[in-house]
Amino acid sequence: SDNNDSDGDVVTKTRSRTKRPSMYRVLLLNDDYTPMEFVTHILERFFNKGREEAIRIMLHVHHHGVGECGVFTYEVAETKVTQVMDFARRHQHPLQCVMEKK
Ligand code: TYC
Repeated sequence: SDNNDSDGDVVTKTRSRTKRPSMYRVLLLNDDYTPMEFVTHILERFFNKGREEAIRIMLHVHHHGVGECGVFTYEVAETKVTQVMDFARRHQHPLQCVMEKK
């Protein structure tokens, strides 16, 4: 039996493998059309950023072309990307949101 010698037989202890999940960056990409206020709102609403941090990230994307919104496990990152892309499309903005393995 495994982990049970109450019946007196051989106990083989298997070492449990605890592997940390792969993490994924969620990124916003710059474009010429999406309003700055809309991007700031997205960072507040979907990435739980305060107003000042949201503006800082938005301006970073505006000036550098790309910026990090957060780091998440695969499923959470995928959900964030889908939520942002759906919200941008509904408002007819060309904003792009992507994920990449760290
Ligand atoms: N470049 C846009 C503008 O000048 C603002 C913007 C910032 C758009 C960040 C997208 O991810 C973005 N209105």
